[in-house]
Amino acid sequence: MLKSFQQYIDGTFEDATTTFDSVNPATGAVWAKMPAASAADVDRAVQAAHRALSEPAWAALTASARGKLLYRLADLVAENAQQLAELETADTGKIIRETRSQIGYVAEYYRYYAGVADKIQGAYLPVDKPDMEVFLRREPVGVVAGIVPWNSQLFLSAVKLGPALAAGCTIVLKASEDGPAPLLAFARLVHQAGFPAGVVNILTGFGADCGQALTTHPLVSRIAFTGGPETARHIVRNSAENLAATSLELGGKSPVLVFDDADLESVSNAVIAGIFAASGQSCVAGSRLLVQRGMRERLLQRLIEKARAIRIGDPQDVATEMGPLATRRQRDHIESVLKASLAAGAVLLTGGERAAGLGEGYYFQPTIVDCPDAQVPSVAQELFGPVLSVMTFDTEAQAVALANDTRYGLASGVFTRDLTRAHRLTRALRAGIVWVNTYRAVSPIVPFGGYGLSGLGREGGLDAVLEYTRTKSIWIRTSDEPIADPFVMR
Ligand code: TXE
Repeated sequence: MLKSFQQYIDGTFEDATTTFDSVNPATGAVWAKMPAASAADVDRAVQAAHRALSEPAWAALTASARGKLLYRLADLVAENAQQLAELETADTGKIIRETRSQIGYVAEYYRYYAGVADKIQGAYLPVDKPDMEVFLRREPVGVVAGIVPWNSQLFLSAVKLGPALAAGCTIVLKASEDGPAPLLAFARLVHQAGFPAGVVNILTGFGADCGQALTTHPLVSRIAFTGGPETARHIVRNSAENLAATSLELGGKSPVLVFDDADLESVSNAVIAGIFAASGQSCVAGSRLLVQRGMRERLLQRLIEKARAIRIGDPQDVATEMGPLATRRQRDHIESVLKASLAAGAVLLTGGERAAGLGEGYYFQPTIVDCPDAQVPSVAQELFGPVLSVMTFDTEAQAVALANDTRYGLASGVFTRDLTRAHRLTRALRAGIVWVNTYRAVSPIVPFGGYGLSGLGREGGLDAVLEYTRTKSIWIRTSDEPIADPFVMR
């Protein structure tokens, strides 16, 4: 019996007119029916969000009361983390070890923004006119369109919903058509937390109709998007129609720089975590390993051993370390880029094949390729899969040049025990995140976002909430004297 999910519009759970099949990537079999939101559904959701924006049930709430709703939501996410994790694992193939712990941490994002809600402050300005008082109010920007991809849908929506709701906005959130189950189930928690009808609307559907309708809707004031650069360009073009402010988080081709003096065991674990966790389907995946010549052979040998020892299999099994890729399309893409890379001179060190003996699931072996130059496709393109491209350098300057030779710039890692070199590199690397002697650490307190093709704007941290506000300047004249010359600007 297939499971079925509903969309959440204006405080009501409903079926959509049409549905589509969702495939369990671990088996290749359809396991659930998902509601495909139409342009008309999107319009109803945006209208509801727009109405809710000015209705007293939301608009008259104090900031502290908004924060309390977010605290309640955080508690519900934590209490339901196991169930949400099982759904995410079933729908995306991401291993239960990771989904369980990540969703537990998603609750912390809501807690963080719950605490921020009543700390969004305006200002009093010492204006240069003696008979005027001027202050600034920070008001919610309006209806937000949130669009997320299939990897980590709960996490990627928390960094949009949290600040948007703290700021008093309303939101229509579009789950990806790949793996939407956890986000549609999360809608039940939003409802249970007691957010007024229309404040949060959650639906899913395809880019061409549902996504298009959402990003071109005239009542949307802000678009918060995570996904691929091609879609991002399209969305930015769409946003020109309404002049909706847009933030974009678009993945990367992040370098991990390893110097001869680094600790071998610690580096090899970090490199493995950077590329093979989540089967490499992570925007911050450390997919380019840049290793100094003196460390190269020792590190590669260790990485190959570790890659071959990774337990691949059923993502619902807590012992599994690497599950399948999320979609067949994703596996086809990885295979074709890998083939082109080998044809361009890359040398396969381990992996390179579909993992055997696992039925029809979209499993792919952890793969390491040695690359002679940056023209190799796996060095230049984001694969979003378990493929590590290795390049070798001799000097620090070469390492920086290789690291920055990319149109992306999301994350980077530096492994060295030389403190001054570490500091130099934190300045030299063109990326929104530099991890030194660690990799893949995140926190609600720390901004997250990239340079170049990795995107625009930052999610996470205090400033993110300001992106969901706009200021209103208020002038109050304190003099009872008649206004002087009306033809002169005051
Ligand atoms: O993303 P898409 P896809 C990269 C990664 C991956 C590639 C494509 O390299 O292989 O992007 O992935 C919605 N108007 N990243 O195809 O298509 C779509 O329905 C409005 C990096 O999954 O960008 C989904 O909800 N919306 C990344 C969302 O956009 C549209 C994570 C993302 O889909 C739309 C994912 C349209 N016209 C992929 N077309 C990261 N930053 O982590 C599609 N969408």
